[in-house]
Amino acid sequence: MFYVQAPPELGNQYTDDRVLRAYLGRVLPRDVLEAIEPSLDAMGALASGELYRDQLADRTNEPRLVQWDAWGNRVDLIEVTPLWRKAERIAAEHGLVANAYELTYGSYSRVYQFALAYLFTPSTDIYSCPLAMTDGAACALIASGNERLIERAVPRLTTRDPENFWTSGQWMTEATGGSDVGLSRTTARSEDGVWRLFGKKWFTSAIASQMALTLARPEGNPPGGKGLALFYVETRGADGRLNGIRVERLKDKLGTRKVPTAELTLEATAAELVCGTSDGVKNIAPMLNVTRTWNSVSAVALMRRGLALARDYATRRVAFGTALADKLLHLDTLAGSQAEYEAGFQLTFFVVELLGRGEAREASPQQQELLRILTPIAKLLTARQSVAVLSEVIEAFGGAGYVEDTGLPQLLRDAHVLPIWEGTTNVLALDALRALSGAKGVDLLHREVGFLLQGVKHPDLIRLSARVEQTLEAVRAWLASAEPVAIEAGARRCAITVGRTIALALLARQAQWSLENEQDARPLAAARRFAAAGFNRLVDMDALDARKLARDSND
Ligand code: MFK
Repeated sequence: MFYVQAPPELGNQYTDDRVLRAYLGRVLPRDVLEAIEPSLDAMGALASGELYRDQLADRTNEPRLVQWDAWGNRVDLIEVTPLWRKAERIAAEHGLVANAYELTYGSYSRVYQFALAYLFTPSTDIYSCPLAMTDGAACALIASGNERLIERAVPRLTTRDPENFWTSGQWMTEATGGSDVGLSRTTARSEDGVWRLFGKKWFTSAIASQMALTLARPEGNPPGGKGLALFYVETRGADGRLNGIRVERLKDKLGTRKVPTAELTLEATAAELVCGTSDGVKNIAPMLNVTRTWNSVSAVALMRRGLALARDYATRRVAFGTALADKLLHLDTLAGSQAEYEAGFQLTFFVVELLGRGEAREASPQQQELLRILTPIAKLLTARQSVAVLSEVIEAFGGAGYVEDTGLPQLLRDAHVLPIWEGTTNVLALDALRALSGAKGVDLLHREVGFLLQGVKHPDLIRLSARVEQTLEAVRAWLASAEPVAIEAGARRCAITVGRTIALALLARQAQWSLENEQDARPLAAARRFAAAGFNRLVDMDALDARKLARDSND
């Protein structure tokens, strides 16, 4: 008889998630946890049920750009996929952006919001992208203090009513600009009291959103990021027509194929200054920091999804006489990925906690500095982890993982955007170095680590704590003694070292808590394994060697 392999299945993605539940159990006051659990449970059921089924059924659909109507009018409409239309409604109703701004749970509101986002993300084809930008836009507008724009846009960005919900684009990247946003060429001209933008945006979330925040250089301004200004654009006028915007084409991308990324031409697009005629990069930074946090949450969410599928599949797939779940080599491989994911999870949600504390005005100046340092570090570390972990997940399915209609390859392709957008690993490593500002930042991390590890009692965790302290010492010594050229060349290794060290400290704290409160030794096992994979990347390397090796020359 023909053999048919049973596919992997998902249980309720909240109730099945030991890592999320233990974390929430440790961090949240009991009354807050009790209040939010029904909605997490409902999102967990949607993510494993209706949304997951729709996602598999929607697999071959892609967004479509309709440039012309039947009568020759240029319309530039973007039709998103059926799952995206559903995801927008569910996101609004469940308050995926709103929860952060309603502040119902004070400083825990961000933890709640991002726990929901973490459950929602893997079943909605990167709908987290528009949500991230929407959240970031609300945050940047509020930070700007522009009362008119706050009143006009923020209630729409943060509503739970799907009929009135707006999403926002973040139009930064230009062909010249890329990571170096200061090279942007879009200009802004004030005509009869209205600012008009002229230029090309090369990688945008396009006009499926109702508004966007973007950067342009007011005529006469100097070059560089300082000479750019932050602008608010509504994509369509009251008549429904595009606001001086042409959608040239959608990008043909490796992954995130449901995200309608477009090239736009701005031709006298009416725009409003958000806060002043310069310092655009600085003024959009609050948006970047929020979208980078969404990036980290998406990275851990995709890792978790891949591992949940691989774990279930291992119980169903029999080879060489037993299920994969009974083979120690298979389990050893999955355990390595699980440890990476658990460490990334702890780091990400620590950043989320700090963000929430800041927004509830409960953060000390030191905690605000920590947030500034750890936001790019969590983003770059978890993004790289997600690519590595999802590559292992694909392999854990053998040939089935390489076949499109299992839905598995999409996980790896989608993860691959995470180290690229919102700042590549290297750009963020340089940002992290600047945020650290040498020994000052390391001292702050050292104090925090002392606090995180003070309750650690298990002998293995005490040993790991000592290694954490030594590694931070090594980072401090390296920053103090290395030549500037070596510091620049080693920025990525430095950021990854700091990220892995802090993640290990956080995982150790969680492990101690789980031992004491749940009699669960799995976080301890994860901490041991994560540490065994190594965390100090600051081996002494000659920057000039890098030049020779990478260019393959003897010069
Ligand atoms: C799943 C969720 C993901 C969501 C996806 C969304 C879809 C993608 C949409 C996109 O648009 S992706 C493209 C995103 N692009 C980037 O992330 C740009 C990456 N490049 C950088 O981050 C560069 O470091 C940067 C553009 C900021 C460098 O530009 P500049 O002109 O050299 O600026 P500079 O001098 O570094 O910083 C200017 C000011 O901003 C400084 O303040 P001061 O003027 O007071 O000195 C900086 O301290 C401040 N600043 C920069 N980055 C900051 C920041 N402040 C706070 N936080 C930051 N992250």
